[in-house]
Parts: sequence; structure tokens; C-alpha cells
Amino acid sequence: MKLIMAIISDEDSNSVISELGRQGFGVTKLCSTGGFLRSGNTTIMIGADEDKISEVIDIIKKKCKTRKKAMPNLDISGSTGITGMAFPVEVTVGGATVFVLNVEQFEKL
Ligand code: 2BA
Repeated sequence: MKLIMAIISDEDSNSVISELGRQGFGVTKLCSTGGFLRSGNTTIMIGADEDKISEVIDIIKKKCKTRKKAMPNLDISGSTGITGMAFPVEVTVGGATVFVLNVEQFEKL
């Protein structure tokens, strides 16, 4: 068994979770915050057999399209001399950052 942890945008989370559920995968949704943008994103955890990993990744890929977005980048370091000044930066949002971890033991008690 493997544990897939995927960081996805909030906007894509409902359609990904619905599709994973329709295909019979169990999903846990966690509210998370990106370290760069400091804005909310969604982390989903899916436990699945090794031979199902590509199916899960295909669903995530299909439902999480990348797009460009101008985002205010809060300068919390104070490097501008004015702490809290916002710069617009263009970032790619959407898509997914996916980790596949080995699961040593899986039990439902
Ligand atoms: P954030 O850290 O808020 O990053 C959001 C997006 O901002 C990133 O998308 C990337 O396009 C851009 N970005 C990040 N760091 C940057 C930098 N130093 N300079 C310029 N642009 C930068 P993704 O790479 O798709 O990442 C989306 C979210 O996935 C991240 O949100 C973070 O929550 C998570 N993530 C990405 N790589 C990770 C890693 N190696 N470990 C843990 N979480 C990760």
C-alpha cells in the first residue's frame, strides 16, 4: 500500500475529491497553507494499492489544470523597508504537487 499526498488548489478540490470517490478511492482532505504564497490550498491523502497509483495520479492530473495568476506577494521579511508592502507576482496556480509514500502498515481498528 502507498499513501498519496497531493497539494492542490482549493478551487479544484471538490471535483478531484468527487471523482476519486466515484472511482472508489477513500480520501481525506486537509486544509493547508502554501509557504510561498501564504494562502490556503488543499492537501488530500489517499491510501491505495500500488497498482492503483497511476489511476489516482491520472484523476488528479485531469482535474487540476494549471493556470497563471497575478498574486499579491506580501513582503513579510521587510526587505523593502516597509514591512507588509505587497508586490504583484505572476505564479502558476492549479496543477498538483504529488508525493507518493510507502506505507509500512495499514489497519482499520
Ligand atoms: P506555495 O508554496 O504557496 O507556492 C505556490 C506557487 O508559487 C508554486 O506552485 C510555484 O508556482 C510558486 N512558487 C513557489 N515558490 C516560489 C519561489 N520561491 N519563487 C517563485 N515562485 C514560487 P507549486 O510549485 O505548484 O506549489 C503549490 C503548493 O504545493 C505550494 O504552495 C506548497 O504548498 C506545495 N509544495 C510545493 N512544493 C513542495 C515541496 N517540495 N514540499 C512541500 N510542499 C510543496
